[in-house]
Amino acid sequence: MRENRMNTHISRIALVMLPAVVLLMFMLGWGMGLFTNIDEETDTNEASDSIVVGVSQLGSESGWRTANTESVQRAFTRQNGYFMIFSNARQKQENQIKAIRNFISQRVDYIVLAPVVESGWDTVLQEAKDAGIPVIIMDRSVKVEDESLYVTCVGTNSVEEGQKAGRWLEEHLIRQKKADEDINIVVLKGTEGASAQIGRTAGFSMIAGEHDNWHILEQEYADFTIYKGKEVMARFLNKYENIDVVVSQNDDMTFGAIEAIRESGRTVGVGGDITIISFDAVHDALEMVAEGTINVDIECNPEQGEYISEVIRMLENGEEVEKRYYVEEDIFTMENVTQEVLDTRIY
Ligand code: GYE
Repeated sequence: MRENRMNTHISRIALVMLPAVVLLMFMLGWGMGLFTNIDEETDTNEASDSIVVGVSQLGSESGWRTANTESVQRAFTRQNGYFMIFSNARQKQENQIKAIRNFISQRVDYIVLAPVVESGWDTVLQEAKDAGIPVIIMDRSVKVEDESLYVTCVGTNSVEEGQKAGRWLEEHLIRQKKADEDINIVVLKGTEGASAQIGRTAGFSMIAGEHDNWHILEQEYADFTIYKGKEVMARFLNKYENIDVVVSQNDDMTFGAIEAIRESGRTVGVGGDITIISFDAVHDALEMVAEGTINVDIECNPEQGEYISEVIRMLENGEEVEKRYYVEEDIFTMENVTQEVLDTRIY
C-alpha cells in the first residue's frame, strides 16, 4: 500500500518534470548539432552563417540507402558549419523535382541530388543553374544534354561493379572445374532506369558475352527491395528448373531471393545448388558471406557524405573540382570477410 502511494508520488513528480527534462535534452542536443533539419519549409535565414545544403535523397528502399543517408547526415552537421534541408523522395522522380524547386526557392547554397533514374533532369537542373546554385550528383548518375548543369558527381562505378561480378564468376567456374559446362544464370535487376542498375547490367553482360556456355535465362527488375527480390526469384524458380547462378544487383534483393530459393527446397552458396552473387556488402550480407550463404559480394560504398563535404570545401575555396569522383570499393568472399571486417562495418 505504502509502496504504491510512493510510486504514485514519484510518477507525479516525474510527470511534472518531464517537459522540463525533454526541453533541456533538446536544447543540449541542438547545441551539440545532433539535430539536422528535415523540414523543407524551414526559413533558411536562421542559418545565415552556415552553408545551406538541400539534399534530395531518392528513397529508403534498402539497407545501403539508409547507410548513405546516415553518411550525409554525419557530414552536414551544424558543428561542421552546415545547415541541411533533407528530402526523401520515396523512389519518385517527381518528388525529387519538387524538392529541387523548393531548394531553389529557398536559395540554398548547394543542392545534392541522388537521382532515382538517369534521365529527365535537364529542365530542373537548368532552373538550378539559372538560379546560380551548384548541383552535386551523389551515388547514381544523370544523363543530361549539357553536362555543365551539374558541378560534379560523387558515386560508384557501377559498370565496373558488374564486370567484377563477371570476372569473379569466371574464376569461380575455373576453380570448380566447370569452366566449359553450360551455366544457367538469372539476373535480379534494380530499379528500371537507375544508373546503378543500368551499369551493373551492362558490366556483367560484357563478361557474359565472352562465354558461349553462359546462358542468361532471364533478367527482371526487382526494384532493389527484399520483397520484390523474393517475388521475382520465386517466379524464376517456378519457370526454370536448372538455375546455377543468381546475380542479384543489391543485398536486399539477395535476402529476398535466398528466402525464395530455400522455400523451394534448394540450397544456396558455397557447396549449394545455386551460386549467389550480390552487390553492396552491407554488414548483414557480409555475415552471410562469412558463413558461405552468399558466394561473393561486390562492395558498393555508401559513405559518400565526407567526399561531398570535401568537394564543397574546395568549391568554397574557389578550387577546381573534377567532373567525377569514385569511392573505393572491394570484393568480399569467405576468404576475406574477417571478424575485423564485420566489427568495423557500420552499415
Ligand atoms: O546498390 C542499392 C540501392 O544506387 C548504388 O541503390 C545504389 C544502389 C544500391 O538501393 O542497394
